[in-house]
Amino acid sequence: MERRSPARRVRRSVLPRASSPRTATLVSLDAESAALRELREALSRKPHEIPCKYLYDDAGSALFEQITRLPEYYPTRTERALLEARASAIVASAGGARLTDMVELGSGAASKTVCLLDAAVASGGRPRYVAVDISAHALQRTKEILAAERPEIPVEHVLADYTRDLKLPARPAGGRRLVLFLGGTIGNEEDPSAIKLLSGVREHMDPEDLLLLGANLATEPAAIHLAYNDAQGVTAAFNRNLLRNVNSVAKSNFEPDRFDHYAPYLVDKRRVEMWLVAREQMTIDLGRLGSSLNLGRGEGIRTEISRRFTRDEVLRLIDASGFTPERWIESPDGRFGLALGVARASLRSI
Ligand code: AVJ
Repeated sequence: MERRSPARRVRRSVLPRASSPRTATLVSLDAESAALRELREALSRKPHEIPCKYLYDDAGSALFEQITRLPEYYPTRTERALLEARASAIVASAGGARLTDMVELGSGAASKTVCLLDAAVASGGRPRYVAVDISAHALQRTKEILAAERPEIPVEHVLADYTRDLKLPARPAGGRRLVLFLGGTIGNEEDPSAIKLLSGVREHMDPEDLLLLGANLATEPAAIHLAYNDAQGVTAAFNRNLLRNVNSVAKSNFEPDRFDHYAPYLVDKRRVEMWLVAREQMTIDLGRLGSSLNLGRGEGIRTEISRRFTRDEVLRLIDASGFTPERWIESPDGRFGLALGVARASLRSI
């Protein structure tokens, strides 16, 4: 997600090729059949859906990285500026030197995280960084970026779908864990699944550990609309690529070019909905999902929701998931917010 300067490109190319990442692979028959079940279930809904995690195969992760550099896509740069401006305050609230473990869900290229790691080091800590992502390619990028920029920071990788099965390496003894869930990705979930996801994260934390959650806030509809309808069509390509990923997972035969990208911001629902809409009547062989899908002309598949929150909604969400709100930080333009929450003692441990 970092702007790639020519200098960086040179620097990276002279780095020794990173050895294979330490990756806890979750590819098991169980996980695979659960994924197929989930996909089948989503496609059989009305309206048809495909879970947005299918946007992030290696090609999709690279396209998303391109999106983050588009002039129209404001969330990444807004959040980055906020993190950079407030990194030391965030780290101080998260225990400063006692912060030993920084876990990032959906690390992507991890370009926003370096300033938090720096702040932890500046406060006298020696944090480890654990990157969790669904794309091996994104994890590799994380590793390369950190190896180039902060070679002294130990990095662990977890290749995982954290919406279903979060596995984390054992935490270092003592110290505090800070879990980062940035980018506004929580907005891809409706409240019940957002709470389920965050409560699942809470299970990997001890009381006093911290969660930093980034959320998109409601702002001018026209600006939001542009962010998902860029002039270069990168978001459209990102959306269509999801069908290629589904094809490779399910051995289905979606033809991406027969779909229109449609991504309106719905003011009343305060969310973007991303759709792929059939240009003509078609029958899709769903391969390993074991059936076919008929779409009429103009019929759509919803591939993502991306919510815009209010501050109170975000704070209620983390509270409902077992975290006491500790700090709220908002960008000057009010488009993006960060909530820092402290893990409460769970009922189990009382
Ligand atoms: C990475 C999930 C936060 O919802 O804005 C970008 C993904 N979708 N353009 C978002 C996305 C379309 C993005 N998140």
